[in-house]
Amino acid sequence: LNLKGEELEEAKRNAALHSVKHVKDGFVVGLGSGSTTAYAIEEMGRRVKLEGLRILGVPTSYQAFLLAVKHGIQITTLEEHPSIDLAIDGADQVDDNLNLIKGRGGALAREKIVAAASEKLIIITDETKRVKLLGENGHPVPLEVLPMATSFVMQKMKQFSSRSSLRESAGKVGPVITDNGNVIIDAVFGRINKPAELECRLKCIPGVVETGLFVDMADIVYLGRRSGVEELKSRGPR
Ligand code: A5P
Repeated sequence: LNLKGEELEEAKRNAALHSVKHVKDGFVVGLGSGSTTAYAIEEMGRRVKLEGLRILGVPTSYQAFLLAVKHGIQITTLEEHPSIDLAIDGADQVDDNLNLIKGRGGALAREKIVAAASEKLIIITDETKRVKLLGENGHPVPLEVLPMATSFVMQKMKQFSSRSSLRESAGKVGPVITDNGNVIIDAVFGRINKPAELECRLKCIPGVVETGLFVDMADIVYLGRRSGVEELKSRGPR
């Protein structure tokens, strides 16, 4: 699978447009982060304008917040709406059980909270993100970590992970600082046979705020292709 350039964008857009069909009038919608969800937010904005769709969006990042404002989607907060009807979000890897690695964009903590608060989670990606086992191809699991715990968690990771690194910013010198004021450690675990177990072990380390492993959370995954979309459905209630 070697989707690139405009073909890749078309695949992402296809998945995004499919997901927005699930958005109904009166919904509170979790707005995910990343380049694929950006297409979904744009499409929701289009429906707000053209169909008079009334929705409230709960953004998972500053990026999602700005996009929602740009496309005319009314914003709310989790404080005001702790129950969300539907969350739409992207992913970096998806396995056959609809478990995910997320967080390339550093928004994993808010994304997971919004996903957990949602009645339904729809994941939109292109078909290149599908894997047999999470962690394949040396893909890291991002950990959001309290800054003062950075060295401690890095040291702990030596027991768990073959390679871990503090994520560096591309747009400034120094580490990436998340929307929550934390840092990101990208930790490689190889092929992950038991993601739920790994998730628990990582979350037990003091200073780890959240991990990019999303186990048993997604209800539907739309894998976008150049033309069309493949739907993967969860086999049981979460
Ligand atoms: C943000 O932190 C991520 O979880 C994104 O949702 C994920 O990285 C997918 O991003 P793209 O849609 O840009 O591939």
